[in-house]
Amino acid sequence: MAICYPGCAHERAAEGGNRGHVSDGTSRSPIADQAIAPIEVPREPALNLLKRTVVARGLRNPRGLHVAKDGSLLVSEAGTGDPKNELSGALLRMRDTNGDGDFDDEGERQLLLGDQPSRNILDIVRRDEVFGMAGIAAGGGKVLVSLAFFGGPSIIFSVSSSGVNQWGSTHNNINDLTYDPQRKTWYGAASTTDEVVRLLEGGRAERVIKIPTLASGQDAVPGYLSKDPGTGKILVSLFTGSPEGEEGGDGTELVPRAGGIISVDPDARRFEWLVTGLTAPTDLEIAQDGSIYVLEFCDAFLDPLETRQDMYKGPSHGGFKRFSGRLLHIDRKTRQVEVVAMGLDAPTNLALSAGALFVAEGMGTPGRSIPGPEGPQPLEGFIEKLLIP
Ligand SMILES: [Ca+2]
Ligand SMILES: [Ca+2]
Ligand SMILES: [Ca+2]
Repeated sequence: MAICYPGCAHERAAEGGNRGHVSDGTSRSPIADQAIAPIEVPREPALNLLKRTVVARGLRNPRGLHVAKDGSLLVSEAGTGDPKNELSGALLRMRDTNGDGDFDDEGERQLLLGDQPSRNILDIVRRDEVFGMAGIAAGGGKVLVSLAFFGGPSIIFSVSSSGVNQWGSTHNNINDLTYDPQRKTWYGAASTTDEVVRLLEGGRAERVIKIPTLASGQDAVPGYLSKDPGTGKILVSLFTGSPEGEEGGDGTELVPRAGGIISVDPDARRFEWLVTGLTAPTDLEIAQDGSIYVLEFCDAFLDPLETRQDMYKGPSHGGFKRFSGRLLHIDRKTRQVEVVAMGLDAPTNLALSAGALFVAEGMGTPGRSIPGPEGPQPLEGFIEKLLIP
């Protein structure tokens, strides 16, 4: 998920306590500009479960997903987060060359970029969280991938037939990005500083909006974003942080149902709440009819970790309840919310393409023992494909 929080130790170290990273047209905090009431997710939404199948296994923190025109799947991996192997992040292209519906067979995975930094921030947040290669988005004839490397600049790579090249870099932690074809502009979610930024080729980022703290005093933590074709706005999911700050409490004080989706007007630099009542939302996608698919990472925060060794004492949730994530479908016209997948394991990224949704799952330290649906099992990164009827 590559979420890190304002005020956490590495950020203070990097910034000397100054949270503003980017040039800024308005330094005052924006307020929500609410035209209509947001859609509140009911406590028990109706189930309308989609058919799903695992299409790739054995991955190391799969994150960004992009379905190319030729049907191949571009996947970024944040890596293992193992301090003994700091360069385990990668970018892969997967092709189902034998046509059996998965990307697990010999020769079906091509390494486009390897040796990228991978970090586990367990010592700061007391949860098993791995940072590194992150969101992928396409637009304007380009495919961009971010490397959300905390404590240093994020690097944005451009992927093309001639290879993978650096496109830009910024001091922000760019967890996800999106392209706006009308404004011909790339936007990024900077989760560390609670900002949405405009990304400029060659480097630099400009603040579009800084999101104020939420009702219980938590940081908003914008994790993922997507251009909304119907309104010209940018939709941003707010994961939300702990009301006690990331170094207070034991790391499990995140508030269920405190997250949501906001709609950001990048010209007016205003936002309004579109969806409330989400628990730890991660990536979102917007369908042709304007409806929204959004992931929830988990439904509870259990078994915080004090040290890396704690991960190996036995099966442990490690901060986030395993296999408790969901995918919701939200119809903006009827305001209906449905659960279309449940029991997802710490899902982070989502890609919608031609009647299917791909979900990247299994955030955390690969190989450690976690409570699975049928008993303890090794943590594994994997990708599921869900069919939309
Ligand atoms: Ca295959
Ligand atoms: Ca196979
Ligand atoms: Ca996204």
